[in-house]
Amino acid sequence: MNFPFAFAVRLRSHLAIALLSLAALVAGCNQSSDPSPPARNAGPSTASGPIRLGFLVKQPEEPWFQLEWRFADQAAKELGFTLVKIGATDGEKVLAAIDNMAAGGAQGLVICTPDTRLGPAIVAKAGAANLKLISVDDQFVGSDGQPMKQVHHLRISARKIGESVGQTLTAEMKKRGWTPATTAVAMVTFDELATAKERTDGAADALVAGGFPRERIFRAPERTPDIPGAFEAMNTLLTQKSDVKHWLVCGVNDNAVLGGIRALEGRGVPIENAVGIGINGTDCIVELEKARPTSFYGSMLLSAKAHGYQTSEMLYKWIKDGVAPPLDTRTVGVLITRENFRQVLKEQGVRE
Ligand code: FCA
Repeated sequence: MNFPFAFAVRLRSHLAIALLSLAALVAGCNQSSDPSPPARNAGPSTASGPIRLGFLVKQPEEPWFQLEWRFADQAAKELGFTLVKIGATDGEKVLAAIDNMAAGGAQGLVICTPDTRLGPAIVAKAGAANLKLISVDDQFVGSDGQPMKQVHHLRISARKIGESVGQTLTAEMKKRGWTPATTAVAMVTFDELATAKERTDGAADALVAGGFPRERIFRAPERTPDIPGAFEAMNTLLTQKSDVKHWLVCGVNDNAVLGGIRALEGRGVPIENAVGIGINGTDCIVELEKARPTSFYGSMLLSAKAHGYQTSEMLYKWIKDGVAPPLDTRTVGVLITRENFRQVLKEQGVRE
């Protein structure tokens, strides 16, 4: 890179970061649940003044993250702290948001980062700003490629939940009397993210343990972790495997499976020839509410309350009373289908 060009690029990225900081400031103000002026100093380990916390998520459009925010808001109201909700879809936005939070006097941050490899940069920035940190959902990865186990983290028991998906698919296949000769598994994967890989690996292992041949499990790697990304990945797979009659569909989350199901429909696969099971349980409610069933059979509902309320509460108590949370907290999932989803969502406080 020649000098003037490098300089121009640097200047441009500085300008972008400055603009992003400003945007984050505006977004932060707009979304704050209490606009009262923040205390400037976080203090060493306990705080007596007003407490201000951030909750940053990587995909603010996903219902799962909106629900985490909703439960974090509930914690803010019940425990009496100010919550700043930040949607940050790339690294620049995350780092700008942390600067902005520090300038605004925040003392702590719950974060699901858009890129887990940003872990070291986030830890350094938060440390310099005296912000306490809890990562949620997606664990930070260090410069050595290993999970950053020293950062407090709350996550799902990804492998176990994946295994439940695999077991449920096995049971549904048996119920329908399908055989491996006519059936294949389509697994929408996203191996870049450890929690995602554990889920699909768990599902595959459980299917094999249930007697399904591993060579009939086909992977559809999604380029982007959303419905269009899954749709595209599944379409590519279906082009290659046009001879399969029955499909079992699993993936990293609800959107992965929903994209897969939409691709099957697009290819004219009859609804009764496919069974899909998602993970999250929050992004498939509209699907389960449809008057006519689709091939989306159900989902492993995760505890958005634990991920939104409990993380915020842990952070709040850490700052207020100096009580550090456990380093590693894992949550469970429960199967919802068209038969029970209304009841279970009500029990879990997701729906009225
Ligand atoms: C990851 C996924 C989300 C959700 C969460 C618990 O962040 O991207 O959809 O499953 O884990």
